[in-house]
Amino acid sequence: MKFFRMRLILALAVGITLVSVASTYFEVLAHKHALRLDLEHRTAWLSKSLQAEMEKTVAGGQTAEIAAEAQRLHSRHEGLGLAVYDMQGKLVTEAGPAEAFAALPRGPLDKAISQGLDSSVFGHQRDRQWLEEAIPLYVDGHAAGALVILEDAGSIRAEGNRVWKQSFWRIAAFVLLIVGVTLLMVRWFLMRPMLRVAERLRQLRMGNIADLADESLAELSLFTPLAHEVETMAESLIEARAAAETEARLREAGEHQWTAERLGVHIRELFGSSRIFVLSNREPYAHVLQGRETVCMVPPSGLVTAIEPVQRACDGVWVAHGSGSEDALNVDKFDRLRVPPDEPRYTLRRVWLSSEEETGYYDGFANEGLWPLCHIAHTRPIFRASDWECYQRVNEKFATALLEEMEGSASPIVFVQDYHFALVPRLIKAARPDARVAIFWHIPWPNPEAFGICPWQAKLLDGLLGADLIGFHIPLHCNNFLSTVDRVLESRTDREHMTARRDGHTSSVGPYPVSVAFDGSRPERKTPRPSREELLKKFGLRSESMIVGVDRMDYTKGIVERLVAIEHLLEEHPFYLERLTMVQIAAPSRSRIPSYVNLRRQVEETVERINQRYQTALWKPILLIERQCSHEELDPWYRAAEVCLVTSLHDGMNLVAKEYVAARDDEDGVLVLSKFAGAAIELHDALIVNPYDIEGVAEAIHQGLEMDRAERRMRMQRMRRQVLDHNIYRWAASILGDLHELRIESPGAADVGRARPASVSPAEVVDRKLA
Ligand code: ADQ
Repeated sequence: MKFFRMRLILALAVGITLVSVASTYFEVLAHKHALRLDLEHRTAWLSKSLQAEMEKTVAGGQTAEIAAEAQRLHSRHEGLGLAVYDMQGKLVTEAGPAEAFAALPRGPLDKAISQGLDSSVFGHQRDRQWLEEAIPLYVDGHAAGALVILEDAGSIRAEGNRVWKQSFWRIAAFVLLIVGVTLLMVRWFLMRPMLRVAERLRQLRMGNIADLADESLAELSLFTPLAHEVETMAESLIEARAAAETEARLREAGEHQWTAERLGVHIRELFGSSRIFVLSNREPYAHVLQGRETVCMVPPSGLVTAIEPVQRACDGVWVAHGSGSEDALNVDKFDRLRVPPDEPRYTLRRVWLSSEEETGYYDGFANEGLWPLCHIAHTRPIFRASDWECYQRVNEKFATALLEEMEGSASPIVFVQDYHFALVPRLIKAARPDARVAIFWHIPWPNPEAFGICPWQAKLLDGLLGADLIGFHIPLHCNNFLSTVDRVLESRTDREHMTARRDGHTSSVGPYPVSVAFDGSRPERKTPRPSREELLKKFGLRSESMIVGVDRMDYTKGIVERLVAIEHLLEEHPFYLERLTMVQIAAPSRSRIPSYVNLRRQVEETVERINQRYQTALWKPILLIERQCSHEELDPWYRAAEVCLVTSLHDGMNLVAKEYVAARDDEDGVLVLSKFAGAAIELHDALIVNPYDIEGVAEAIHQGLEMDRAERRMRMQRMRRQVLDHNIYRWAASILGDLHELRIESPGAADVGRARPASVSPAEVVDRKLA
C-alpha cells in the first residue's frame, strides 16, 4: 500500500511538474517576445526624433559640435549609448561608456550606410543585453553617415527570470494540491470500498457466508464489471465450499454419493480428451427480451442441471434449437456461443427452425403423435404424413449440425435427448462410425400393440438402433422397447444382456431413472422460509392445511382427476371445509395444440365449479396458479405443503415427486404418488394411488393428512435417502459410464474422424449403408 502511494505521488508530481514547466516555458517566450517588440518600437520612434536633430549638426560639418550634440542627446534620452559614423563607416563620435561599442555587430550600421535602411538587432555579451538601432543620416538629400543608438535590453531577461520564479511557486502549490486531492479520492472512492470487499472475502474465506452480496458490493457500483466479477467469484467460492463440505461429509460417512464436482472429475477421467456432444430440443440458455433489456435465462429443466457439469468438465458442445426471441443476435457467424455467460466453459450451438418446421416436427409429429403414442392416457395420437416428413427433415438438420461440430474430434461421445430425435442416432452413426452414441428416452415406451399404431414405427426403431446405448427410466420401458423391436424389425434381441443386434451393430438397452440435483448440501436459501399463511395471504386466502400439485399443464399429469378427488374428499370428509386448500401450480404448455387448449379449459372449469360449490369469503378449496415458476419460487410451496399430489395417468419418471422429497429438509410432508409414474418404483414410502380411482386418491389424501408425525418422518427419511443416493449426478455418471464401457464395433480405420463430404447429407449416408 505504502509503495503504491509513493509511486502515485511520484508519478503525479513528475507529471504535473513536466506539464507546468512546459507551459511556463512557452509563457516566458511569449512574454519576452512582447517586451522585445515593445523595446524595438520605442527605440525606432526615439531614433526618428534624434535623426532630425543630429542631421542639422552633421550639416555643420564640425566634429566637435557633432560630439557635443551626441553628448547632449545621450544625456537627454538616457539610453546605453549613441554614436555617429561617416559614410566610410568610421566612428565620428560616441556618447556613453566606451565598452558599450566595443563588440558591436556591424550589420545594422552597414545596412544603414550602404542601403540607406533603418535596421536593428539585439545583442548580448556576458551579462549585458542591448538593442542596436542604426539609421542613415542625410544632409541636403545626400547620405552623410549613420546614427547608432544603443538601448539597454537587460530588463527583458530580468522579466523572464521573474516569471520563472513566480511559476516555480505556482507549480509547487499545484503539485501539493493535486497530490493531496488525488490521495483523498483514492482513499474514499477506491481504497475504502476495496478494503470493505477484501474484508467480506476474508469473512467468506473464514466460513462466514452471510450477507455477502450486500452493501459492500453496492459500494463498488462505480466499477460495475469488477463488482460483477467479485459477486461471481464469491458465489463460486460459496459453491466450492459447499461442495468441499459435502465431499468431506461423504468421506466421513464412508458413502459414495454423487455430486456435480464428482461427476465432473469422473467424466474427465472416463473420457480424457474425447469431447461430449449433447443434443436436445430445449436449449440450456435462451436470450429473451425483458422490458427493453436482453437477458440470458436458464429454462427450469432438470436436464440442464444434469448435463451442465458434464459439459463443463470436458468443454463439450451442446446442440439445441435456438428458441429465444433474441437468440439469433447473440451467436457468432457459426451460430455458436460460449456458456454459461458469466463463466464460459462449453459451447452452445444453436439450430434455427422455421415456423413450419416447428409446427410439423415439434407440435405435430413429436407432441401430437409420439407423446400420446407413448403415454397411455387415452388421448388419441395424430399422425400426419406431412408432420412425419418434417420430423425427418428436422432430425437431419440437427444431425448435420452435430456432425459439423464433431468434425476434427476423434472418438466423439454423442448424447441425444428424447423423443424429438429418434432418427438422429442412426444418422450420426452412419456418418461417424467411430462415435459412441447414446440416446435417453425421457417418456414411457408402451407395449408393442400400442406402439404398433404408428405408421412409421419401423423407421423410428431403426433410427434408435443406430445408438450404442438406449436409456429409459425403468425396466418396464426397456422390455416394452425390446418387444417392439422383436415384433417390428428383423433383428436379434437378447433379454439376458438387454441388447438388440441389427445389421452387425449391437445396441444396449438399460434403465436409468432420472432424478433431481439433490446432494444433501443445504443450499443457502436467499429468503427465509415463508409460512403457509404468508403464501396463501398473497392470494387473499386462509387455510389450516395445504396440498400442492406442480405440473406442466398436460393431460398425462391427471390434473382434472386430482381436482375431482379433492371434491370427493370434501364430500366424504366435510371436516376439511374451510380448513384445506389445494394449490395447483400449472405451467402453460404446448398451447398451440388443440388437446392442450381443451385441457386448460377443462381444468379451469373444474376449478371454477368446485370453488363455486364450497368457497367462502376467505377460503377456497382450490387455488389455481397458471404460470411458469423458477425453482426458487416453487421451493416455498413444496416446503409449506402437508401433502404433495402427483397423479399422472402415465409418466416416464415425474421429477416433481422427487423435488418435493428433496425440498423437505424438515423430514416432514407426505407424497401421494401415482402408480403409473416411473418414480413409484423408487419411492415406496409415498402413498401409491391409481389416479383413475377417484375415491382411492381421496382416501390417500385423507390418510396423508391424518398420518402421525413419526410415520411421516420415517417415510420421508427413507424417500430422501433414496433420492440422495440416486440423484441426477448418479444418473449422468451411470449412463455415460455404461456408454464408455461398451465394446464398440471398430469402424474401418479410414472412416475414423473423417468428415462426411459436404455434398452428402447424413440421410443419404444412411440410405447408402442400408442399401
Ligand atoms: P415433464 O413431463 O416435463 O418431462 P416432469 O418430470 O413432470 O416432466 O418435470 C417437470 C419439471 O418442470 C419439474 O422440474 C418441475 O419442477 C417443472 N415444473 C412443472 N410445473 C412447473 C411450473 N408451473 N413452473 C415451473 N416449473 C414447473 C419428461 C417426462 C417425465 C420425466 C422428465 C425428465 O414426461 O416423466 O420425469 O421428462 O426425464
